[in-house]
Amino acid sequence: MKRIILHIDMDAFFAQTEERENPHFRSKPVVVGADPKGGKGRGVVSTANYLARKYRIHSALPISKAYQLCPQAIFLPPNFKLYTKTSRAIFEIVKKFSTQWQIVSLDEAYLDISFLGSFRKAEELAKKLKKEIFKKERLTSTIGIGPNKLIAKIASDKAKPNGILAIKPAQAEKFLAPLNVQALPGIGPKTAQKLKLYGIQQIKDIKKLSKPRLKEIFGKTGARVYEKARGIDKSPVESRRIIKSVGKEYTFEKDTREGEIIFKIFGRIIKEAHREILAKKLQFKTITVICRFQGFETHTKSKTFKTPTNNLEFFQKEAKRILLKFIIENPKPIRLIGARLSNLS
Ligand code: TTP
Ligand code: MG
Repeated sequence: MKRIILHIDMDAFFAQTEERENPHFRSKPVVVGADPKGGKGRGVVSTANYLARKYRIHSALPISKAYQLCPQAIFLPPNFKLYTKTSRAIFEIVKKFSTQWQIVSLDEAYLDISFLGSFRKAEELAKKLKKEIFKKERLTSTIGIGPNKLIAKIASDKAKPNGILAIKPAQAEKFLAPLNVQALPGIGPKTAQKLKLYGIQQIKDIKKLSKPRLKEIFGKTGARVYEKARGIDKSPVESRRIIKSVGKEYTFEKDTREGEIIFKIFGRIIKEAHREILAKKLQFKTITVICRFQGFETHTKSKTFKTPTNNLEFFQKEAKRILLKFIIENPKPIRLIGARLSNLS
């Protein structure tokens, strides 16, 4: 049977949820993220509504930059409790549309809807799903449909916001060809920069490179890039949770050794990862701490408990102990910190 895969992603999720709670935000640029502190704030933008995006504000932009671009925007701290609750309500709706679903993040999921048998029916389902989410949760979403997860995901990226885009198998390669290489999941700005040196900017240019050549450039993932550029993706929609780990990391705007800042951010990372564990009703046995120093020297260390737990204090205490040890043992400024929970059940 030919596969039909649907990808749904909420529009400007955190910001839109805030707008729903405070309708007078709706006509204004809204930025969710770190405190801008009148332009002196550190930290980054989590997301911005589409009005704020007109000012070139986007996720991961330093908050001070966002403030520069649009000081009159409404700046809000993230309210993860609200987003987690909303996310759960959305996925309850999404899951009704197929028994084969995979939740990817707080605002993103795949459905295998091959059973429908046609793209026309898939588009009808997409309309219904969007409508029901809007009726019950008052939030807009975007849906991409394709012969596999890769195409469905890229289609939803292209249809944003509040759109539906279906790409049939025969159109897939043509659809990808003119897109920038960064449209492919796994190719970020750095890789794109590198590819540009080889004269490769569009996805169709990647197809000029042989598999061995791609392996030289990308290492192990070269073979996958070869397939992706041709619209091939065999990965299944993994029903139920086969989440292997939950983790968060943070890159400092400037490398730092300021303990207070480092541990404050680390505390936040831990809480976020822990919240995700609770939201997904998981328990963990292993805690991993990542610490990258100036010059990219990266240390990771794990600790595994005998029994699964979801205890925040355990996590906090062990993670902070490991991080402290890294900092004491290495005098260099720190570039990135992260914490990961695995061995999940
Ligand atoms: P995305 O789906 O990537 O972004 P979005 O929903 O805000 O906007 P759109 O999908 O319409 O382009 O991420 C979902 C949420 O995850 C987002 O609302 C906030 C959070 N997030 C961060 O906190 N930091 C980030 O760097 C990104 C990309 C997202
Ligand atoms: Mg989204």
